[in-house]
Amino acid sequence: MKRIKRAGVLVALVCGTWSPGIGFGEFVPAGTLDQEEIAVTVRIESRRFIPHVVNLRTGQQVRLILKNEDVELHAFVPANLLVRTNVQVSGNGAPQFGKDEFHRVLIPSGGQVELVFTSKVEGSFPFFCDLPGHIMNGTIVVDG
Ligand SMILES: [Cu+2]
Repeated sequence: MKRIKRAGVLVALVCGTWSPGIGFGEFVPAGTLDQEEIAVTVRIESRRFIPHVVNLRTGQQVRLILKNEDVELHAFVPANLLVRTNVQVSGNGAPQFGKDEFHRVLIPSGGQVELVFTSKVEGSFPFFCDLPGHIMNGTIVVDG
């Protein structure tokens, strides 16, 4: 039983197949298709996240759309928000996963990444770009 559960988690985290030049295919696990989903767009322009505050609700499935409108590469690094949370990644970014969770996604100039997840915990969660010299941050506020 334990092996089966673990396999399910891994499948949810792998999120599509990387193909150079094509990016990630969208991975939609069965059982989430009929959930109500909201879309939130955050643009990156002049080394700023716009808006820099995003309000979400616990239990709400969210499609977070990140658009890099700058001429340089940026990263989206959500601190603590997506710990032990299934995240579906699509678009032409390069996501990176830690042992148990989504770590960050690199978004090329002109690129777009979509993250689909459901926040379970209330709180204020900072996000930032961790590329050298980039002082870019924002906050995702999750209310119950
Ligand atoms: Cu940046």
